[in-house]
Amino acid sequence: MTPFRRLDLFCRVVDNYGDIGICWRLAKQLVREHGLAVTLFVDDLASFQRICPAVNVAAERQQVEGVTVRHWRDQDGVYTPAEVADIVIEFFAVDLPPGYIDAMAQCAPRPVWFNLEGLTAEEWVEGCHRLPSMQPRAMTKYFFFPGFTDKTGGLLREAELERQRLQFEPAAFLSQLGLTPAEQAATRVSLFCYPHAPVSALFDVWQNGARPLTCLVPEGVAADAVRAFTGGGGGAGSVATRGALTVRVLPFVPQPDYDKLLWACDLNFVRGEDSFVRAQWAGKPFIWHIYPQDENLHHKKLRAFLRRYAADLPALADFSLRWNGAPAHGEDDNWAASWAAVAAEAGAATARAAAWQREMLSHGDLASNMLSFAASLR
Ligand code: TRH
Repeated sequence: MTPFRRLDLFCRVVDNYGDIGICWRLAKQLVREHGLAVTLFVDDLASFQRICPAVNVAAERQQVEGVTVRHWRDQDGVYTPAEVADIVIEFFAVDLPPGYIDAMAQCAPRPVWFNLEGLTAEEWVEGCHRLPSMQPRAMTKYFFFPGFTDKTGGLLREAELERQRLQFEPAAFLSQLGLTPAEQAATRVSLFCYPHAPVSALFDVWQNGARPLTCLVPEGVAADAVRAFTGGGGGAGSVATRGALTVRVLPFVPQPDYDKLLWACDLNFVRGEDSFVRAQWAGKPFIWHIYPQDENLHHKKLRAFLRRYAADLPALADFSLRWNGAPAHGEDDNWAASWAAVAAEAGAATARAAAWQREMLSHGDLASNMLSFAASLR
């Protein structure tokens, strides 16, 4: 049982859905599993509403699934010490409102202050996880890093997730999404990636493949390639079959349904941070499209992850590097050979996904790890 009662979480949506996706997941879990009163300050309610349709974009303050959600409009505002929570989390080093920091400094005891950082498999994270950083007015902020080893904060995972996954029946869910029996019987692949992914090249390979393959793409993802393939507007419900490949456009679904989509597929293409982690909990092989960074820093991060995850999956590692524009052996566009190798490795990749999931489970979950560390500071 945690000694804390209240927690404030500050989230800025830099772009897309990962920032709010992660904060929303964490906020809900802290309420449900740890009984905390959580306030989520978020600057972009429209992005939030896409993953959680219950959000009212016009409300300054609202209750959503037990979490108090506040529209974080600006850095102004005066806060009293009584308004400050016992634990304060800034996500991805966002700047807290100066008035809030002022109020924190007046609290006794001081709140436990975290900077929750982004996920990377690089080794330096272990040395920085939990490091204190001195702040003005004798306050201390602690770095907290998610990660893949027991010397990091672990990964976000709800206690019920695995039970829900094991009880899940894909057929009804897939029918609800509009898949025909033939589309369901084919190899099923979900596709979530950034616009620069070489999707058309992959569609060509799948179209000419020997086995039927159904590719499920959320609306707006890989829009150009999807429009070119389907010959239509690419809106939800668009579907086309050419050769062995059927591409079906899905609506952008609420966050819990996105998990089900991952569970229902044989292979998942995921991106960013949150869908990347959810694919790992799905226990299925996946291909990661990493969020691009300046000077190809993301290639370093991708390689660090592949060293941990895919040391014994050379085809998956090679395909992942190509998918991210970082081929191991120089540029070539032999997607057919690369895909054939991935397909031939499917058995080993499925076994690896399950083993990796077990290994990650053994590190506990990020929310619990964070609360234990916070308790140790009091
Ligand atoms: O959307 P992302 O690319 O998000 C991020 C942001 O770009 C962020 O700035 C960056 O820091 C981070 O990547 C690395 O990818 P991500 O992280 O996978 O988040 C997507 C979220 O959207 C995730 O919570 C799942 C959710 N989602 C749905 O709820 N429904 C859907 O249909 C789909 C496709 C996704």
